[in-house]
Amino acid sequence: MPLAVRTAPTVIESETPAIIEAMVRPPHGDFDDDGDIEQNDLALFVATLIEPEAHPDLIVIADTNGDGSANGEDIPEFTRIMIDCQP
Ligand SMILES: [Ca+2]
Ligand SMILES: [Ca+2]
Repeated sequence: MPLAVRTAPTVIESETPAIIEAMVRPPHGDFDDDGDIEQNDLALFVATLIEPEAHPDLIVIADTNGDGSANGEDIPEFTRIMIDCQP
């Protein structure tokens, strides 16, 4: 009689948390949530980089390179996003 081979159940991780996070997270660079990146957003981006502790809720929006912090390393990607949003 052959021995039964037991395998560990396959764990399928739900993608739901990532989807929810993407839905509630504002788009990178769109600080005023109006769907575009323009001068108001630029002013808030700069303000957040200069004094992130004064704008803790804006850090996630200013973090255009997605490394978890808002600093000068986000400038190239913010610039690219802003240029892409120009008509
Ligand atoms: Ca905007
Ligand atoms: Ca960053």
